[in-house]
Amino acid sequence: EPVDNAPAIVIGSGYGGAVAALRLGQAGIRTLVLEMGRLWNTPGSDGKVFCSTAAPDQRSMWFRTRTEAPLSTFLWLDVVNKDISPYPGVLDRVHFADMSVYVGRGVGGGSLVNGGMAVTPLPSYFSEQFPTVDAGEMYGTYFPRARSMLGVNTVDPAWFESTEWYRFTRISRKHAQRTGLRTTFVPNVYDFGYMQREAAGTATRSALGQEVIYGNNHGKRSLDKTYLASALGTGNVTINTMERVRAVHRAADGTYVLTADRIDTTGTVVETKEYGCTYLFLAGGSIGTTELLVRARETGTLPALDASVGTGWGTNGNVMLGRANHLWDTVGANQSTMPVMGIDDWANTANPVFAEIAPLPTGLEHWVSLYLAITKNPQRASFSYDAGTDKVGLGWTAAQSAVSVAMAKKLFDRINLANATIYRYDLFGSSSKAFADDFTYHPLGGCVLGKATDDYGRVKGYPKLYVTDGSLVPGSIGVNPFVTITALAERTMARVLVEDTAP
Ligand code: FAE
Repeated sequence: EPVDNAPAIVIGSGYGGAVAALRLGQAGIRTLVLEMGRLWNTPGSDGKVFCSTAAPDQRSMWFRTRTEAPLSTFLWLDVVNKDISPYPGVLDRVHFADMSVYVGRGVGGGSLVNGGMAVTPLPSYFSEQFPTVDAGEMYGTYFPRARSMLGVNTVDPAWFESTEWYRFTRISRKHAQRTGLRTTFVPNVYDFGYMQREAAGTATRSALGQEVIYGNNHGKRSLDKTYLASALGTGNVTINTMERVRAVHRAADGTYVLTADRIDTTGTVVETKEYGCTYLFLAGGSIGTTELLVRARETGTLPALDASVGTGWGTNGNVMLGRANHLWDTVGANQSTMPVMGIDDWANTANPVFAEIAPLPTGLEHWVSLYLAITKNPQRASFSYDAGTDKVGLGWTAAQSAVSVAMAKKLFDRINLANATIYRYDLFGSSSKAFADDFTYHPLGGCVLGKATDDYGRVKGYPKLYVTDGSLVPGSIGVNPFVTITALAERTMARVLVEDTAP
């Protein structure tokens, strides 16, 4: 017997979960959101909710004894990562055999830790990835709706050209232009008005205070301030935190029954709860949702799930790399953590790459130009369930990452040649590693739209079960993904609330 019932339950409070919660609440449907992370609204002993990247403490990472930052070394020195005590911190790095995946933990999911880059994909590539989705409707209705709800804004170009905080971006732009490459401004959900006040010294520094991957204390319009605040405002939505859903099955009457472990700040399970609901929305992110469904199919709790559940996963072609600049090309000791520009070579059909010009704020001049390249890597991987360990593994291989590296290298070899520069080999741990290809910020796929689900995210074989998160995107979208995830969730909710919830 379920101990708690709600008409609708949403698992996870990232982009897909936040959209589902708001639209359900507005439709008058009582909705419970279950989130395994904590609510980030209470200051620690230093008066801050989040810790900075420069001085990480227990709040930084999800149950770790040492931080695992993407850039692990500097001049090959182990100066970046710090010992911490285990705690439900805001950033997790989920390890699989040859790939690890960074994800946000807490009310707001990835929006708490990401760089805020709010990019709408090229219509042509969107249609290539989603041939059955009406692109006119997406670009006419759902992308604009997502951008406006997320609070997307753009940096003032005049301020950008003059501020020391974006010198690092202007240097990279110069080097791209010298190579004959196109750069493009990228919108963001960080409040650029607030950032200019930080620069002027009239607001507490956040983006200009080295805050980003372990959370921003100010300025960022994360989901807890946008969609989720509005969802709670409907009066129909409740969010339970520190509750991790570990199993789902369907009862004889067609309702869904969930098992959730409630943990305390030491990670100890203090209660195991059962919930029942009529409508179930899966929004645990590409990894979270796919893991739940693969386990459900393989353990027989949702045996009719399609064979494509657990397939079609990709890294969005992510590769991180640094270039070493000439001594006269200083990037500046002061760098904003919010990226505002990309090198756009996606139209180069021989080697499509979109590379975000990334900050590396250390408070010291270091002459590094850092990039997160998004390459059009066609490789995809599948998840598998191991009954012995009850673990879900991911079959992505190092050879598949090498495809992304080769594409990034082709582009940045051109940039290095045109500027007589070289790569930095000291940033990623081992002695001669120029390309970080063993992690991704952009896990996509696993329950692909139109394959594991119908064209609107309804899970095949299970009425009133939906996927609304990044697992719908087939492994690649060519740009930073959260605007696409949000817009697709808006499209699903618009359809489901009209067609599936009539009394
Ligand atoms: P996500 O936001 O991951 O939310 C899933 C939520 O579900 C999380 O809060 C989980 O804790 C929770 N959850 C998972 N499993 C369970 C369970 N079993 N029970 C209860 N709760 C669960 O999913 N994207 C951009 O577009 N622009 C950027 O600038 C950008 N920068 C990034 C920087 C970093 C460091 C990282 C890690 C990501 C970045 N991304 C960026 C990616 C973006 O944050 C990501 O695509 C979205 O957050 C994915 O949204 P979902 O709704 O799929």
